[in-house]
Amino acid sequence: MIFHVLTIFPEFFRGPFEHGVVARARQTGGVEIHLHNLRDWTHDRHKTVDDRPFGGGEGMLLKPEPLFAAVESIWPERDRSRRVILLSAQGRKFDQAAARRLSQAAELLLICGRYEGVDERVAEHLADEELSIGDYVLSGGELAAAVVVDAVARLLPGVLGNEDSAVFESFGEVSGEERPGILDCPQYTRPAEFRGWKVPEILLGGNHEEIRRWRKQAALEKTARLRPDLLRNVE
Ligand code: 9D3
Repeated sequence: MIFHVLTIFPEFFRGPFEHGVVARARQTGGVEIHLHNLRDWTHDRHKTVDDRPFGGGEGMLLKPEPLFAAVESIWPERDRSRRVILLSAQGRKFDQAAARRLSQAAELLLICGRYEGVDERVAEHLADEELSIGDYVLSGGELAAAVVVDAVARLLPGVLGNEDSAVFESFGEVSGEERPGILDCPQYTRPAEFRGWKVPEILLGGNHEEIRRWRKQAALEKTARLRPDLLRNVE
């Protein structure tokens, strides 16, 4: 899969895209990430990408011309396999189901919003969809784009060591037959006692049926406590 990221801060992505699963996906997993500086599609001396909102109001908006010029030069032809995503605070919520859907595309182009927002004609006539990563205020779409690339890249065949592991990992959606859409069970590693806090006795023994039951129960309890909203999906 090819990811394009359109941003006024291409340097922002050196960290997130040069470590971990995404870095490995670029090296050997058939993933390409192309960073594009929006200012490359401006023509004035100051490389202006923003302007004031019609009707008044605080702050500045990304203006449409450089965004349209950039997308149309990156992709002179578009079809259903190439999806333009606008990251903005007004977007539909990005979740694991959206990650799975986007992972079916051949190429994604992520537009990072900035300032107070983006001229609405970009959402209406340039982007295929407008996504937010959650209900909190960020300073722009760059962190959100890094989140989307990470979540989508790890679903691609050949990216994770185990081809199947992404399928069985569940987060809030029912995926595959194996796991309901609840949180992972609590997990422990050595030492068996740390500062007086003991690992549950059952996990230290070899009774795998008991362990399985304990994990299921502990996962349900933790989900009820931290994410009761997820239990609507479970009998
Ligand atoms: C007057 C209210 N505005 C600022 C307090 C709204 C606003 C404008 C621009 C809020 C955030 C932003 C910049 N954010 C993004 O571009 C963004 C974002 C986000 O803020 N939260 C979650 N996902 C995303 S994706 C892009």
